[in-house]
Amino acid sequence: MTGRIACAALRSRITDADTAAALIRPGETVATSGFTGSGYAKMVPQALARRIADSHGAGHPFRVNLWTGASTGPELDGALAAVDGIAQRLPYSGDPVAREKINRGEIDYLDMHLSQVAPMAWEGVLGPLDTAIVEVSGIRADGSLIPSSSVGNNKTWLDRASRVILEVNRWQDAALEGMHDIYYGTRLPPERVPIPLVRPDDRIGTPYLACDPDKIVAIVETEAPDRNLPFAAPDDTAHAIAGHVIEFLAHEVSRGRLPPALLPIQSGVGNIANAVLSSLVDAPFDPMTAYTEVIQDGMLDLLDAGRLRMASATAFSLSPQAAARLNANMTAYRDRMILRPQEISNHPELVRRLGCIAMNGLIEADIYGNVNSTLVMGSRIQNGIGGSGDFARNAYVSIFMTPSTAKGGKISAIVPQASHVDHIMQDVQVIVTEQGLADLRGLSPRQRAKAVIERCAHPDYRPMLADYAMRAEGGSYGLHAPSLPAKALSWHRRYMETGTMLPS
Ligand code: 0RQ
Repeated sequence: MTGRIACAALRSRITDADTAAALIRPGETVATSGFTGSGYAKMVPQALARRIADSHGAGHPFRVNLWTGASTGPELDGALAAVDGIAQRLPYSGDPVAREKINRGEIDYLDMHLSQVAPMAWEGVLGPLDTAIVEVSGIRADGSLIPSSSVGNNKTWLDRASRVILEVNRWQDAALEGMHDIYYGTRLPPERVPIPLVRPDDRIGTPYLACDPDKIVAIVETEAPDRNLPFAAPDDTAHAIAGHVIEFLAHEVSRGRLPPALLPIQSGVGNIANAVLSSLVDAPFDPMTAYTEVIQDGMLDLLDAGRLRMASATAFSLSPQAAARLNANMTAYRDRMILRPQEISNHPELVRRLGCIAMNGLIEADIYGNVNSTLVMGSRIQNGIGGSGDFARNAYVSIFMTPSTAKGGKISAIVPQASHVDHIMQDVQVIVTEQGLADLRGLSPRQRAKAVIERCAHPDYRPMLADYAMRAEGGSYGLHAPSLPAKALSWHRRYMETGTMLPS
């Protein structure tokens, strides 16, 4: 199996996952590779979970702080959460077991903007980093590392950690070599300088990760696949949302506000975002570019169809079928894809300079267009803010998309007041549901409310929202963004008490 490890000096560090995991001590901070189910460490975390379970069985507490790029897979988040092995978690998690533990108050979760993790780690405010466990697809003769299917925060983890464990994964296609662009020019203020990227296809770094060989304490060889969850086939709701988005973008082109090839697109995670991408295959735009966080199935479709000229991201987020397609044609795709550290893929400076078209999902929006992306009923974490804030605030056009209802119609995605706000109304320019699209640019809060209620709300909830807005106009403390504090969250209260936001 050592064919992927060309550095003779490092071969002596090859060991098994249990031996590597034994180097990690209780209470440590462990940072791993991994971003939306790709490129995450797989074997050592499972060995660590076994060790933690044994330790707990013997009555000894054993938990670690876990830092990653974003969400990972069941072999990492899932395995460590299941054995109560995680004390603190950052910056994003989508794992169902971890979600339950976070919502039971058993894991301290720091839900962070993804672009801010690396700089904050460098500032030192997150505390020391003991061990990094990083998956790579190979080690070159000079000791430099060939990244795998995500970059995430790996550069920072390798630089900051006291000890490094590498997983060299042969499942990752060897032809990934050359796809990455690792920029080593970031600095903390006052030494920070402009990032020299002006087009999404610019390469500003090197294809390889660097690591001090003296820090590498173990190398584990693996052949384990990425998580790669399937996407649901787009339903009527997803098709309707995609139709509204494409009509809007075409309208912007016809008015001269967007170029015929659009501006670099960013697309969030989830089935709706993927459906919008798939629909762009038939859209009337010149070949587009993407400057985004993850490359999902829909982007691969666009590349295959020649509708997307190139895509820049920090990770893949593919179904098993799409991952197989990618791996079978990696050499052909490699010239049209770039994977970068997440501090660059999501950098506000670059998102603003490139003028990205941001398209993200939401949990709920209120009538003024404040968006909640994270907390169901204001308190239960779903996933986290991820990169949505990095892109939404700095985008050329910031679009949020959602079905107009959740939980079989028992919850309205458009509410009088958001139970938590991740994206303030100034960062939300367009809201789209299957009912329609509200272009909120240039509108005052009261004008926004009218547009959101008329265009986006589900008919079951529209009259109730109109009634709330009318009463608020009559009884609010101020009339800039009328609100009735005693009623504003009554829909959420009703849901928690009766199981539906609809009155009985
Ligand atoms: O839960 O599966 O238990 O039924 O939320 O909802 O409709 O499948 O939509 O997959 O697009 O996710 C905001 C969560 C939407 C996602 C969110 C429940 C719903 C379901 C998922 P179930 P859908 P999506 C860059 C962008 C933040 C990160 C981000 C997200 C589950 O888009 O995490 O944008 N965004 N990153 O039932 C109660 C509501 C609800 C609700 C949905 N109003 N009340 N439950 N749900 N609306 C990429 C990265 O950062 C990596």
